[in-house]
Amino acid sequence: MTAPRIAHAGLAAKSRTAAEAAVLIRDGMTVGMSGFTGSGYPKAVPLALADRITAAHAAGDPFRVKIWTGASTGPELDGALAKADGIEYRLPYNSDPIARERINAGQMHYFDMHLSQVAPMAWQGFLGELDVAVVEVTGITANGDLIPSASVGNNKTWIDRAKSVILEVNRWQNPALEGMHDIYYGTALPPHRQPIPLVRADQRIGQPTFRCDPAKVIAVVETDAPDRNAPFSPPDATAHAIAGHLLDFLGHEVRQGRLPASLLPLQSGVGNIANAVLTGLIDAPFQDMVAYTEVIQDGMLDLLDSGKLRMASATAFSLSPQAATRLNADMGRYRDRMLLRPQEISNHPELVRRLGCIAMNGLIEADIYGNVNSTHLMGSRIQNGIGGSGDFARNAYLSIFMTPSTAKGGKISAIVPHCSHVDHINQDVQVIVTEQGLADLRGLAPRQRAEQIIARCAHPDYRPMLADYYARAMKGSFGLQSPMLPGEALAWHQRYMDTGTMRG
Ligand code: 0RQ
Repeated sequence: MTAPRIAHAGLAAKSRTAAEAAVLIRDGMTVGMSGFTGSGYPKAVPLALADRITAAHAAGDPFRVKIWTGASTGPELDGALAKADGIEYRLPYNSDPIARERINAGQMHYFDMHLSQVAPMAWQGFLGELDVAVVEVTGITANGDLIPSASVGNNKTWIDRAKSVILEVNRWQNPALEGMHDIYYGTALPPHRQPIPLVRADQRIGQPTFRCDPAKVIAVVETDAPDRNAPFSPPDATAHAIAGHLLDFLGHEVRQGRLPASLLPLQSGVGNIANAVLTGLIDAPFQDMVAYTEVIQDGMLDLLDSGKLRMASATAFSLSPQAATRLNADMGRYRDRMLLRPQEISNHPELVRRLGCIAMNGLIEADIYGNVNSTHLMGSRIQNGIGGSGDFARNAYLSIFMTPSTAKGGKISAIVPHCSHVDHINQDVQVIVTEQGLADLRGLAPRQRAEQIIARCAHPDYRPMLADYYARAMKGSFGLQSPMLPGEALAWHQRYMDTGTMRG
């Protein structure tokens, strides 16, 4: 007989259906849900809540809630609640297409924020009270501790801070996840903050479970549903080229003695290019690598399998269905080589700086001085959010951004005279890589950066336009520290909006 998922008698007695649990959430409430990049999010209560909201709206009654999570979730959470027009306010990260449309249509407020700051800000209190936590767990121990699921995110904070807690116990999650988590309870607000005692990526500083006062739990819902995990497309020629330039550069840094042969702890963003870089590392000459990152994606699993990656510390899995099956089938083998931590620890600036992470993130556009836009299309339309990119980019030992040199079939240049929105200032951007090449911007002044970025990163279709702009800016700019023609700089984006292409 397999061990029961809910071993605490008092909590087993609180078993409810998702619909019964959803009744406990009311209009205007703030709800802290689990979930990070499509893993470990509650799958039944949000759907039942969306049904309640739809029924309320049909009856002419108002019903909207504020939703806090770890990061992006799945269609049963963000998608269903946004479709029902049930989200009034959302933080800290969204990649759901329906919610994105609502945000960009001005129907939903979105506080897009650094992921490391969510928990401390929730404790500061200015975000308001947290009425209910809805958290997916893998199981409940006999003494009422909660075994975390495939993501940790902000769950510790939601459970501690919420007035009441609804648990989803998901039978689909592998019970062998138990023991993989490291939940650190030593954080506090100033003036009581202490140094976080972590000096190695593989170090355990906490405990494997969440503490939870059983009296706060108002419902326990059993589920059996998979995480949403989008498949990765196989790396195309562009992704291979970007990975190739980046791996050459890392090899060069090792040969120069500026990086150890095992590199430094890797942080990798989400998406196909990041995945291609991880896959490329399998054949690269670096051994005994470690990752201190946010998410463990397919490429990271491959890298672990290859023996090149010794261990990975993160806050969540973000695996394709095939990789999730692979992990689930062989959890015992992977378990000692992976650690999932709260996102305030996985993304903590103090730790990213101390460990000396190599940060590798995607971007929407970069300008010729190396400022980076990770979030907004044409300056106003949100794509996803800053996520953890700022936590890592500002504090990394080496801050790398990578992108195809064009978007939308070549109609948009990812290298522009002036970013339409800036998430990462040029001081936080040390290397930019496109399939065209790599610009090492470390130690370069703005005009030196512009020459490198235009020559090495811009697509040949856009390089002459950028060079022409830059030459004219050198003549007509108000100052020559970062030459700029203000009217013309953003006109690139206007041209796309007027004509459907940035080409002149
Ligand atoms: O849109 O799907 O409609 O065609 O933006 O672009 O090329 O698929 O790239 O998946 O790597 O995402 C910056 C968004 C890149 C991501 C970003 C359009 C493009 C496409 C996506 P379509 P791609 P990726 C840790 C790190 C912030 C968070 C972060 C991101 C869509 O990397 O969200 O780094 N980063 N977290 O067509 C107009 C441009 C465009 C453009 C791309 N210049 N203009 N549209 N697109 N460039 C992980 C977490 O924090 C959880």
